[in-house]
Amino acid sequence: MKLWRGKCCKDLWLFLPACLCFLFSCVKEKCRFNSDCPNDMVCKPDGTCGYECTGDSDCQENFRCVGHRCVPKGQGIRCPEDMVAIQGSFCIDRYEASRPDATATSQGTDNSKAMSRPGVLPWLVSSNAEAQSACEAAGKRLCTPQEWEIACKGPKNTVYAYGDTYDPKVCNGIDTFCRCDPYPHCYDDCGADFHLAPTGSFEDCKNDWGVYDMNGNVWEHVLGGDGRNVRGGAYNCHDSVTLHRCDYVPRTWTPSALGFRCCSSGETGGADEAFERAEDVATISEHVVEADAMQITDIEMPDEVSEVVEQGGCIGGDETPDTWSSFDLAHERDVWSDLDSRMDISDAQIKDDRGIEFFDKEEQFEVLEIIEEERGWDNAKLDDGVIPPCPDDMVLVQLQTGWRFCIDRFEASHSDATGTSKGSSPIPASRQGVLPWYPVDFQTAKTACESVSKRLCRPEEWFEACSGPDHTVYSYGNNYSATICNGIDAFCHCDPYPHCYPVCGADFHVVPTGTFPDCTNEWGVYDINGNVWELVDYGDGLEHFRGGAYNCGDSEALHRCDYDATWNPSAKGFRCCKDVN
Ligand SMILES: [Ca+2]
Ligand SMILES: [Ca+2]
Repeated sequence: MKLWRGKCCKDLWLFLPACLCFLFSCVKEKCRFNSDCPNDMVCKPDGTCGYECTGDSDCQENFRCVGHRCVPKGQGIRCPEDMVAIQGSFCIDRYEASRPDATATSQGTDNSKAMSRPGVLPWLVSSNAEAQSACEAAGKRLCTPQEWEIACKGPKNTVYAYGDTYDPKVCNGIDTFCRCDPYPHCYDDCGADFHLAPTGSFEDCKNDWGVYDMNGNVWEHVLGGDGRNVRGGAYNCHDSVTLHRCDYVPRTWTPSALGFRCCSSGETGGADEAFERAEDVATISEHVVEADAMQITDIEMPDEVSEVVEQGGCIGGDETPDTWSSFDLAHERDVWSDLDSRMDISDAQIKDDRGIEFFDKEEQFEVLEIIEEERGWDNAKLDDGVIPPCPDDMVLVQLQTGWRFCIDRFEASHSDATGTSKGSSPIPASRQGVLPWYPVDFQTAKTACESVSKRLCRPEEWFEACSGPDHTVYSYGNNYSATICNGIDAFCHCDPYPHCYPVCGADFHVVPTGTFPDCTNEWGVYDINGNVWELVDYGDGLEHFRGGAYNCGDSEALHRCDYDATWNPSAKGFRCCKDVN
């Protein structure tokens, strides 16, 4: 609405009647920043202006009321090693919160307590309460909004932790990995490989207090807040110039990438190197930066991504390539380099013996059936009298440890799906040559599997089925191929190779199940890498997705069998598992 307000004021004398209605709406318009409020007032989380305090009792522990603002008393405190002492008044985690078992490529699954560690993926939470419990379990609490903002603005009270001027490369935002020279909003012009990053990945994304990633990467919950009262912006926010500000609060919309960090009141009496006298803090004038006039809810996006734009301008879905895992990919390849690179020996034999062209689409399905017959995967054709361990539409995964289970051979589809229609039946099937069932939510997928006496696959089952008996990085081997499974690079406009999509574009699209005959392994599961993401049941109440999809920017990373996505991709499918008979 600021856009209209500015226009109104400017053109008032020329267009008085037309502007009156806007003026009325302007009056009711809520504040967004303290600079929208008069004098000593602040913009409260509900979007109204008001005094922060009229006496010390209105302020939190270790703060006092000076000129209607709560300011740190600055008596000096001691903080744990993983935290930073701020103005002698409170401690704040140096890094965004992460799970105890998080790594650079996984958020982990251990929900026991929040950690403050560098180099690991932050903990994305589904609620403010979950964040607060995780902090409490670590003997901390969520930061109050005021603590968070003070720690973000730093000793120089800047708009962003690193300064007053937005820089797309300092912190992790949508413009950070641009395909052209980075500048604010370059994403609009040329696209960017924006993605979540491990904590502390951006060396300069801090202030002199040494608190990292306050701007960008993930939004951060604050004490007493909710999904709309969060701070700092994230990796996928369209207008990072505004949304990364230390004083920006969404208020009217709920972002997707919600994390947190913890604070504590510390032990009093300690030394605090970053200590500043409270009086100095109180007299620092509020930095007034005119907000971008763009209405947050009216952001225009390029056509190709408009469908995944959330209200508020952060982008969810598969347009979020996670190129960071490429670093780990190199490492993991080293680890696995002494394993045999098992590249579908049986497929090669079939090619040699029969001279069949695998990439001839007309013959693909026929070839697939031949392969299945030769491999003896058709459970119904086992010896007479033997009860097959798995139904016909599933394959048996049998590990050396003796652990056995059945998993759908194909991605789940509606039982009435065809090669050109997804169908609508609530009954799931595991069939070849039909469009998979997507998008689907966790409960629907779970219910669908249970309706046919199966269940949603557990992560360990899904991983074993994907990585095959030789534990390869992808179902088909250790080296990424742009053409073996259905990913963003599979239908490139130039010679396919990893990441050809950014270079020359591609007609990426969902394909019927089993269209890619080599996208399998010895167990016989198809499309477990790519095509549509597959929901797995972690039992933690979150939606976890595996295997990547047809439209993931960095398929090399996201198609990996060990990649676990909890952001909300668009092509959400599933497949079912089952205990052996
Ligand atoms: Ca952050
Ligand atoms: Ca898949």
